[in-house]
Amino acid sequence: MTRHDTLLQWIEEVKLLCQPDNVRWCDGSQAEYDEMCALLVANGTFIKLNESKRPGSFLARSNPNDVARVEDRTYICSNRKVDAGPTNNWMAPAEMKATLRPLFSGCMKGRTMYVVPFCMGPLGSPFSVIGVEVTDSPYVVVSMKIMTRMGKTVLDQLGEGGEFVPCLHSVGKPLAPGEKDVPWPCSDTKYIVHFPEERAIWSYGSGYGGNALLGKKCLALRIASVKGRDEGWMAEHMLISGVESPDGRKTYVAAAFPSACGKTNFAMLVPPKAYEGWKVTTVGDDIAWLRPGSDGRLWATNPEAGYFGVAPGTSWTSNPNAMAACEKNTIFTNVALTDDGDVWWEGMTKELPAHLIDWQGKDWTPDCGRVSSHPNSRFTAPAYQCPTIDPEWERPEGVPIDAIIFGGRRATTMPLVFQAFNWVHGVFLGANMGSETTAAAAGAVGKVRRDPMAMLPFCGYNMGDYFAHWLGMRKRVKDLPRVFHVNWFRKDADGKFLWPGFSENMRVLEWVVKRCRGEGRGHETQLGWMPRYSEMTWRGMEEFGPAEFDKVMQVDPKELRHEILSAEELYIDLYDHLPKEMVFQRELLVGRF
Ligand code: O2Y
Ligand code: MN
Repeated sequence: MTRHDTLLQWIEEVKLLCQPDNVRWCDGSQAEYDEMCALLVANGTFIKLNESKRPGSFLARSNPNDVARVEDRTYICSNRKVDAGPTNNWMAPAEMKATLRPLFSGCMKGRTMYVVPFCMGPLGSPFSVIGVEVTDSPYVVVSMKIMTRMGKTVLDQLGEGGEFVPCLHSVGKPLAPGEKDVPWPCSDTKYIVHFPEERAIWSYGSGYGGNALLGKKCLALRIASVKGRDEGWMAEHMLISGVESPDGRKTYVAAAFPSACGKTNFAMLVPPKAYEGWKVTTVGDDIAWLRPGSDGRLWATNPEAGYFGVAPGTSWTSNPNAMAACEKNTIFTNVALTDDGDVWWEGMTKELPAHLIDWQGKDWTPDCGRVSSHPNSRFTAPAYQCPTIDPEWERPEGVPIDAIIFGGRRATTMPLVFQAFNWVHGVFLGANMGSETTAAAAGAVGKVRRDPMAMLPFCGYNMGDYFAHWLGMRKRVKDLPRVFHVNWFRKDADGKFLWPGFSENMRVLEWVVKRCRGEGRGHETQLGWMPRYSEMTWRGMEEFGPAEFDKVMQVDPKELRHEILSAEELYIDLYDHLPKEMVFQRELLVGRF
């Protein structure tokens, strides 16, 4: 086990508070994983999938009240309200603990408390962060085994006095003596709470995804963003991929897109046929930790070891690499079960199965009027199973980043691609990011939600200070990445997409990479540097002519005026912490138009 006194003492405190029947320290072995999966099958949480179709894989169906991250129940409990800022829910730490203690008191009765040591980032990397999640959910234990480096090796690395982030989690459903458990225990009362100064996480009432796998959004983004601010690095909601040209040169890019913008597809992009000799490799699909390197560049690591990808829409056409990654050893949550013991979801195949059991365990037929899988249904798959995994994805110091790409889902206003004039302008573009909400998110569909750097739900401190931290990186990094803005989702007046997306995004990526290498041509516009039609590659896509290109690149002054005014709302909210550079950039933009 461990001789780490602080850890042992914390475990004793949690045991006293939560009163589990048993405590089990997880070693992260395959034998333990298999045993836990068998237990989940016996409990009715897991259905074992057909071994010949989906080896080593399981399906879980969550409680319909526990299907997604709960932003309105997520809190940043900094000592001062101003440090959480106006974009986060806040409560004073003492008040929050006084609220949570009665909920956690006895919450694990009738259950086993699992102690899950995990490492965010490659084991042995000086930049990795260790956490210990205490949970009463075996589903969380097996998911953490896929999503992180987990178990004894992490405790060994922690030693007797190493730093760790304590992560307390309970599904909030104690069992009375003799009470039969339900397949997906959870509570109607949910709290996802971060104590940034103490570097601690308390999560109560949900067993799902980002609410419960505390290494991901809670540690690797909310807590890590604060740690990064304090230590001079950045924790970002970004994919990382490598682009290799036929001459063998490789350029790494990091890209921030809000949830539901096809981030995993872009991270695993398959270049179109015309791009023979080009290769895109995947370092990460969701989170990037970016640090100044001793060579003056910005270096990125992926703190995760797996994908918690959205299933609907994923197919052998849209993302063959994600499909291959989840062919085996995968946990599926809230997708449909086929009659031959495999999984299916909307968009997986053109032809609909004649019969399924849907995500709520009900019979489903194509004409039943319901979707078979929840829009936020997921696959949890090991990263090493992705065919495009980058050979350097676990390199302790990470990979050097040459481009940062921001993007959102915008039917109007934003052109396909443009490059920022410089770092400060790039930070301004990221700060102004907006994206239209989809059916998977709460709120009105199609409404533009401001989501600076795609970090609105994940920044663990005041968003104005976060912009200042981004700006401050120019003093720490000599060769900063070039910054770009993309929009794959532009539509015409009839609501038809103007850009095919998916593999064809390679054409934009090529321009980005060439700009970074000092090879790509572009012209200066009021928004930034843009490619001319002739400055991009159209081999294999000749039907997309200059007229089509003009439509997808068009900047309408009326739409832009509306954009500037709508971004102003966030600026007003952040007023007292907004760096002056943001105001000046806005003035410059207005002036250029
Ligand atoms: O709803 C959840 O719990 C998962 S949300 C999620 C999962 C994987 C990657 N990104 C996200 C996100 O919301 O950005
Ligand atoms: Mn994400």
